[in-house]
Amino acid sequence: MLYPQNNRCRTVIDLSGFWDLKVDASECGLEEGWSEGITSDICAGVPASWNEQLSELGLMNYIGSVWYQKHFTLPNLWKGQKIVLRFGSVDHHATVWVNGRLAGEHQGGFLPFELEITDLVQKEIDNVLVVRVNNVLSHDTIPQGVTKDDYAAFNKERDQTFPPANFDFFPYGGIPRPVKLVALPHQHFTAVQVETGIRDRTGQLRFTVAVSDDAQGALIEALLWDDDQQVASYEDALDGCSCIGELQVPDCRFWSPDSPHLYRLHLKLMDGDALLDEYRLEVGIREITVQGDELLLNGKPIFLQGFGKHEDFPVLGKGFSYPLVVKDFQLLKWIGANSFRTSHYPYADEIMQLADRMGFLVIDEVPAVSLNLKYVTDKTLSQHKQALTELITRDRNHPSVIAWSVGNEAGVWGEPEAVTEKGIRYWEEIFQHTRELDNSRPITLPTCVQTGDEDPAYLYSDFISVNRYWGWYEIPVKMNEAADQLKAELEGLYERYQKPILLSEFGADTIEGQHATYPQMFTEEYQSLLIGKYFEIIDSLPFMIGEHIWNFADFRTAQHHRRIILNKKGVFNRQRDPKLAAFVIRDRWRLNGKKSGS
Ligand code: GCB
Repeated sequence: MLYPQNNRCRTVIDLSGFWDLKVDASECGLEEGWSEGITSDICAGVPASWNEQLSELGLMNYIGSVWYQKHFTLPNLWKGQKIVLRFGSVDHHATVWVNGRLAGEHQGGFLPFELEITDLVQKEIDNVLVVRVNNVLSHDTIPQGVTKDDYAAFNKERDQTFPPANFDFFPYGGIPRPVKLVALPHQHFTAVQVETGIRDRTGQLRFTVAVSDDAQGALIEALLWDDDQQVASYEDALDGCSCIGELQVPDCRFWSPDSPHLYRLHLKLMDGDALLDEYRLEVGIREITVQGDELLLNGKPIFLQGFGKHEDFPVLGKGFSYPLVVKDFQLLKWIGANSFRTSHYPYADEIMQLADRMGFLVIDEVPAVSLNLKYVTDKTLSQHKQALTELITRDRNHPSVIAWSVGNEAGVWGEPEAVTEKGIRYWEEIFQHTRELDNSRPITLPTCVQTGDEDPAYLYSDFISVNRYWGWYEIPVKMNEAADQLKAELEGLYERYQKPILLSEFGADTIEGQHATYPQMFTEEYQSLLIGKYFEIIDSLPFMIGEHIWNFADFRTAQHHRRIILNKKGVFNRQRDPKLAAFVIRDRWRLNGKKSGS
């Protein structure tokens, strides 16, 4: 699936705007024929989650089905073309009808899917697109859902959140990313994959393209551009429906955070002189490896400094917004960050595109957060693999993506299965599946304190990622004791597994405007102090490859006595104003991108 683009052969119409919406709390919509079209005087903004924008209509905490509808007309120019509907993501299950006929369905939020609708849009004007969106999660889905019985089984009645959620972010629903109509020529590119490498000063770019069946035997032309200069080219006839080509770039400008240089790969599908299809892809040439205790970018050690983030903003929920992405990236630059993790799910395509352009190093995470190994089924495993396949297919061409994170904190409920045979087998399969899809990037899996040093993540990860809250959930206030504990734990992990370590989460909930002259949880000083202590420990351990603070900004969670509406561990508040810690971090990270003292 190629990201939609306008060019001489392809056209895109963005369906963002007001959509009709009808809530189906009693699940009667299917039976009553809503797939033919709905009547409703409620409208919702797309892209966005339904929750905050429609809280007045009772949708803030809604879990269930909601029907969306949009009318559209196709330009005459599109006649005879192949027409595809592309959803950036739907949380979490979508069933799609066009003019009353089923176009298809998709399970799993946070990732795009497309459906061909050429035969369903025969009408000249006023086609009706209807989408049933359902945000119910279960033991079989990625992420998993949680029930009252699960809480009881773990003697955790009091931990129940509202709405129920198996993770610490709000269980929004809706269509949070753009929906696009795409017209393609019948003979077209269906996939493009690039892999890059370095030999001395020469950049190597290997590409694989696939085309539609009816384009077999056509000619492929590949041109690589550096601004307006052509630096390499390739031409060959297709062997069946695919082709592999290589381009060499002497004196290459390698991609890195300091110099995020992008070349432009222009692919053409030709029949003699006739252009059948074309596609342009920005590519950064770079190499990422783990060697010994180091993470190497283009052969040089790199230290990750940044955050775990979330897609979350007032009113939008998880809704995509161009200015919000720009604002966040400007704040990341301002504070001196060079990287972030897409905790705890893949982010919008456009975020990844801007990361390429602005030179951020991204750990790209699949939505397998807080997996409960007691409850995983064969279906969970296959959904998990499916999500990884979709993620890697979507993101493998981004130079910014330097590692895959195959989940987050499995076993956080303390179930024994997380560290015994069942857990080991589960993760072995997941890591193997990931490596088969892409062996050009390291793979990791952030762990929680509950699974101790037995977590199977340590066996399979190329670098270890640990989320730790010494000084917050464990050993609060006694900062020195907490720091000793952290140090001992990291040393123990290194000694046992001999792999470099990223501190992938640490932090403290902080209410902006709260101050104290003594260590007091929730104050701005406490957050700064705790983060500073972690920095000291990190600096004292040579095998550390990075520090990701939890979290970039405050974000909404399900309701629970532990959270005051938001998780307040943001270094910026939900509106993106800095807390005191932002200045402490900025002092360190702007020291030439190095750990202090190194
Ligand atoms: C974690 C989780 C993250 C939570 C965070 C917290 O370990 O990975 O999703 O939000 O702790 O603040 O408790």
